[in-house]
Amino acid sequence: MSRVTDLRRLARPPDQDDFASTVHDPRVVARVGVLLASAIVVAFLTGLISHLHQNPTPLLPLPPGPTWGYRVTQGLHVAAGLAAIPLLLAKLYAAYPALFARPRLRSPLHAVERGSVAVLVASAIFQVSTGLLNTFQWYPWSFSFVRVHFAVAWVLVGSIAVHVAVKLPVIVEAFRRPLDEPSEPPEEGTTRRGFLGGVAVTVLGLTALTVGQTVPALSAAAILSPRQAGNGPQGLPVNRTARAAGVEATATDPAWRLSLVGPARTVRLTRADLEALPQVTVVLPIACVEGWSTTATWEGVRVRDLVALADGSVDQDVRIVSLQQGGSYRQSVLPASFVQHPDSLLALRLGGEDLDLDHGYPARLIAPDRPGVLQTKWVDRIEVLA
Ligand SMILES: Nc1nc2c(c(=O)[nH]1)N[C@H]1C(S)=C(S)[C@@H](COP(=O)(O)O)O[C@H]1N2
Ligand SMILES: [Mo]
Repeated sequence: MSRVTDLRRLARPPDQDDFASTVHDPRVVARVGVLLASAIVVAFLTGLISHLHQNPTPLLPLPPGPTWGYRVTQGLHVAAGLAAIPLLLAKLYAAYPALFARPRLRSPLHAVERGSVAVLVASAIFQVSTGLLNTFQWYPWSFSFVRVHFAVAWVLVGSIAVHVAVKLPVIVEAFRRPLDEPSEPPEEGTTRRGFLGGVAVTVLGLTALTVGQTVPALSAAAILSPRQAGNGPQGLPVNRTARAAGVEATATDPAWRLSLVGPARTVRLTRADLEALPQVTVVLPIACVEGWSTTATWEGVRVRDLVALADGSVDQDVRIVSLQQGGSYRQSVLPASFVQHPDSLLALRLGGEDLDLDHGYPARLIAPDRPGVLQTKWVDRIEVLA
């Protein structure tokens, strides 16, 4: 390139053609785009499942199983969200010269299309960054993460649908042309294949270094995950400690009684009373919304036995209320289908020992196929809902 053309370029605003490179090519943009859209769709569908667990609706009731269900869907949710980060960066890099295309506005339809891309990019950046910070339990904002992340997911998926519909002819054409087709003048820089290979290695590497937070066989490699199996008391990570929840005194008070609130009466039981009831051992995971999950052996009393003790019907949902006074996770609702499940326990023991205070001593809920946020610790009351 001559100095004269260099100077001419400096004298005017940049144009799309100034960014000529093998990588800024619809064939690359379309391929990365399909991978990115797939990751986002997986994150969206698994996110919907998580939403339905936390906001049950009679229209779409979720079954209490398989036991490992939430572990798999939420593990996928976080893995797909993490994979979306390098894919998003790669797609923005490959496509950004389009920002300098001229004329800037060609028609009202073109303006709408550009606007939808702006919404897409903004919502995608918002979703991956809030999701990523959530996995580190860092909330540097004042809005409700769960509600906003859920609402923006619809905006993102909607804008992807618009974008794919508008670009469909370009996408089809981009996949039809071979990646290595020689061009005139000959291209310089990274090859398209080299770039796509680098993106693939980055995505697979990131997945390999994080997915061990929920896949036991890969846990040794999970060096990028904030929480892993084995790094808490009794071999299980702790999400919120007893101290952070402000329950150290109440949870260790010998005067603690579990209240079973039935339709007609309330039964109060000491921990010794609970230990004298039939005990059941189950192997169930805690699967946190943040993406980590760990299987453990729990012992305790079936929730349905406790409901029966208070003369409640197992056709009713129950509410589990913690000793914890504030915070969103101080109580949860266990739908009737989960109440009936033989593996739904009020756990007293973990891994053959009394529950650690940080894992919910004197008693905590553990039920199959349920988000960690709903596995209420330091239980004070179980109420059969009318
Ligand atoms: N009362 C109460 N129970 C709670 C929580 C909480 O903050 N308060 N956190 C929940 C979350 S988010 C998870 S993932 C699990 C983690 O259980 P663990 O700390 O025993 O591993 O507990 C759940 N139970
Ligand atoms: Mo959690």
